[in-house]
Amino acid sequence: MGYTIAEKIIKAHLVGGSSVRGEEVAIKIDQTLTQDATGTMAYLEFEKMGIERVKTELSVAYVDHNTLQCGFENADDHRLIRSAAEKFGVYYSMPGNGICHQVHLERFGKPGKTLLGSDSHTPTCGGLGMLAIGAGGMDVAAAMGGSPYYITMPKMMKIELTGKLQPFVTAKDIALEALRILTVKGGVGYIVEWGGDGIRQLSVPQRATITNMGAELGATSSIFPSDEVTRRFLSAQGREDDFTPLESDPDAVYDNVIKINLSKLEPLIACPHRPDNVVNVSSLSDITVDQVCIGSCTNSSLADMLMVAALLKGKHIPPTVSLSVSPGSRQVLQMLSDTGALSDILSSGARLLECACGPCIGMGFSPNSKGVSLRTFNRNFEGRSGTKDANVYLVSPETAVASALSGKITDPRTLGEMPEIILPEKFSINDNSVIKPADKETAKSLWLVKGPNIGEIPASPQVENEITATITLKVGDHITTDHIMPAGAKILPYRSNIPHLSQYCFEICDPSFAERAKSAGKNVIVGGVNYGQGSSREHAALVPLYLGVEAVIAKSFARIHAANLINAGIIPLTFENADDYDKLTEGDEIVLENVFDGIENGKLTLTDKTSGKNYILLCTFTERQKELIKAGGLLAYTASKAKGADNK
Ligand code: MIC
Ligand code: SF4
Repeated sequence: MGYTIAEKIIKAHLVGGSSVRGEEVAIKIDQTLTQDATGTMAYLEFEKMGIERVKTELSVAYVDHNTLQCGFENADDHRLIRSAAEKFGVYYSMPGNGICHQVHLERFGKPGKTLLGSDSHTPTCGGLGMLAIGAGGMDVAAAMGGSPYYITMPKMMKIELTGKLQPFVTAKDIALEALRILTVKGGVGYIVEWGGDGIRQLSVPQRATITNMGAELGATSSIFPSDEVTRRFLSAQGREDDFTPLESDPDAVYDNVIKINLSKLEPLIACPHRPDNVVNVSSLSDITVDQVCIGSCTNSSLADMLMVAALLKGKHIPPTVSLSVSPGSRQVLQMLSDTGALSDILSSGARLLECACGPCIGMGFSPNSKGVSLRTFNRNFEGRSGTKDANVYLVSPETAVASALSGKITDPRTLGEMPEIILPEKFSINDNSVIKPADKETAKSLWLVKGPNIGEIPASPQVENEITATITLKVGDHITTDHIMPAGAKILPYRSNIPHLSQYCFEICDPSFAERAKSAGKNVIVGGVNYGQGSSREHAALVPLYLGVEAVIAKSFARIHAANLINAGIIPLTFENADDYDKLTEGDEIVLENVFDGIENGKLTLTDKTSGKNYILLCTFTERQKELIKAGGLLAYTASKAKGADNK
């Protein structure tokens, strides 16, 4: 039996477990990345783990999310990260250097290597044949310290592309088509491999647009082969030595195969408020647009920006539309400027934003009330833009420009002939904004610089055999981490201050939750299907932990969030019988019985003291997860292991 690309990489990195699908596997991590919104916690956690230096081949700390700096908080976070990077042996990508995934793709990603990043869109680097996985900050901190990354060996899915993209149909439309077919939970438990003849026409940044949005499918990772296209991209980045060819075996086995005929694809659009709410752009042509945002880690490469510039050249947007353009990296911006394309963007009336996440995470540029915003981004969850009643649609850069110019949602095929974009043989390379860490000796005398906004990581409780708690919140299906722990310009500066952040927990669903949970003492949350989908932010676990949440009972969980709950020492439980969800009510007093036995045996009983009924809950954990829960979370577990190793 042959192997898929991901299986080949996993086999080459296997340090424990078995690569049999469904079993726990431990893989060596070659590279890590953090961004600032998750990075501050990750470095504080690394410090707590008591490990002196990172043990990876390469670790990079990016600052790209919290760059608005409305007060001292963001700047203090940047300084903390810079000091941690310098001390711990991590490269530091300065604010303004670009969005982590775009910069990592350009400057650091390598085919065949493993990358663990504290951001759910880390699989972007799968576009060049890397096994790149998003995780919570604690898992990334542990990987920086040399711990393997543990996952349940995913199932393998292949998406085969045939045919040829028609003019104005793009990589973004391929990603949206996959979402239309599979939905936001269709990738859960899978690594998606993209293949078929159709992939030859896709450049590495286009492939990266597709692997980026694999996160929206819920997939563990997404990956393309490393081929001649990859070699050319790496060579243009001055990194031809990083190239290794990589493809799946002809007899590799997949659990699911999907075919997409590119010749038949049309420009697509994801409607509010879910990335899988996809229809043809042509079906929506009467909707007036208030705002258009081009950029984010999904669509901010040089090729995207050159196309945008070519389509805007000589035209001007109407006064009713506000258009923002944020290039993905300083390299992209520099080259737009060098080629003169930037001038075409500016003359159109577009507003140039920093090379950062910006509007994607609600860091400024929120739409007007009830505004319609078209974005080339990857997520359109309710409220994420910073305007609760805004309607956010996800589109390709081509559709974004066509709509910005007409003031209505517009099929880009109405723009006439598609410009041909020729990428330079060589990108302009300047890594001055990536700061090298101090050497080992110097690092010994360095300390983390912590400003007044940098708080403590909440301590996880020791699990008890009987947990008596109140159900303080019951929510429905597809709750995202943006619901649990919203982001945006007002809240993001407090990512290192859990007590402050806690006031906003579940604010979108129920503004009274935080107070209620805090005064309830021990409490539990009840959720529906795919609870915790979306971002990797461990704050969606650390904040509930701070508010006394000891368990979350849901119909099913998103992978990263379930791992974050366990890392934080909160028990994720599922219903044996999904209908029991309907029988639990907010405010009920419950008891989780024989918790220790339950964790071992995979089942425990919930007694609802209010209704007097009993229900069976499942807790199907791997051996390691059981240990983590019993140890009181990953921090306590890793610190005790590190101590054990030091004492040997
Ligand atoms: C996102 O796109 O939601 C984020 C912001 O990049 C998050 C990380 C975070 O919350 O800091 C992600 O995708 O993991
Ligand atoms: Fe940044 Fe948006 Fe990408 Fe998240 S999805 S990393 S916020 S650009």
